Amino acid sequence: MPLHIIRNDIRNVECDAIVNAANSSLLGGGGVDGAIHRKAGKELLEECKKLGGCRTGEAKITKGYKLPCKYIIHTVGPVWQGGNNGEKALLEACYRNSLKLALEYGCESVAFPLISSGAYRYPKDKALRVATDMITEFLSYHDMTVYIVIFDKSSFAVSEKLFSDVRSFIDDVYAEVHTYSRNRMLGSFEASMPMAVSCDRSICLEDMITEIDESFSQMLIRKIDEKGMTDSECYKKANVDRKLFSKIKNDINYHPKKTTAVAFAIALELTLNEARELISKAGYSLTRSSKFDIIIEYFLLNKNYNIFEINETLFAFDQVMLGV
Ligand code: AR6
Repeated sequence: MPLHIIRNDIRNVECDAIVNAANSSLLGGGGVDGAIHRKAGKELLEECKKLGGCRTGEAKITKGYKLPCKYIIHTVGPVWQGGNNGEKALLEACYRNSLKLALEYGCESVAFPLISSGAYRYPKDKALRVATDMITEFLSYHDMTVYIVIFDKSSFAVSEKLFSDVRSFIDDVYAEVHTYSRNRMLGSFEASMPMAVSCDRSICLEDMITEIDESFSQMLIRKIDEKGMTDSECYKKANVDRKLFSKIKNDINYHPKKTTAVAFAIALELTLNEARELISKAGYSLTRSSKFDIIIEYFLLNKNYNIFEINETLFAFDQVMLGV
């Protein structure tokens, strides 16, 4: 069910179908298209010749031949012409039509390259946004594991503003921690004040005492209830697989990975302190000496609970992503 962003050569991804960013002739080309044809072998071209081409935004399917996938879905992305020529709608159609075909052919897992973001020059951050939005929408109705495969990390970036905001936040926090520890060594009284961590008072002492024996699983289920969410709303928003959620729900002592615990804190739209409390139930903390933790703190403080945007940012900073 979840969406994964991974870095790889799409030809090596083992799943039911991989998607090819083709051109309308379907007879091969450069980029990922050329790479797929080279590895799949000549028989792929023979089958493609029989398909009669493909219009922009549409998709056609062939066998996978020498690749480790059963099928290759060929779709034709739009050429970027500045953004005012229907490029977005056409790119959305590529994802919609490819996923529809995958469903018709009973695929349980599909891998996409960032369509149009190479030779067709669609800006990578915008192309990634379209990909995550369309796949997320699809996954809210269908059970499938979908991968976005990023090939060329150096040319990949989340929106520049978000990237630079997170970058400055990390720098500020590192500087703050550094100054704090240096001043403490010098014995400065002011500096021995705690760091300026934003603090909310939404958790009262009484609640904390009654909740002291609650396990991660129990707290999660209680919070889902309190937020008026359904289980599936919560695990989908956390980018967590239904099976994993069931395991957590059915075993009150389940010990999730930190990335899973944090994903639920995001899905539940917790404040920073509430999030700290939930993940502490799984034995973890959010500190200011880890880049991963600081990025999570940034998003919690900014009340940005879009897990895919968080994952894009974590990916851009070479950190592990949330969910499964
Ligand atoms: N695995 C995953 N992603 C890849 C790989 C790979 N092996 N190789 C490249 N990419 P492009 P387009 C990424 O140019 O923009 C072809 O000639 C690449 O970094 O392959 O849709 C077709 O025949 C980029 O982010 O496709 C068409 O004429 C993304 O795949 C035209 O290019 C898409 O880049 C299609 O252009």
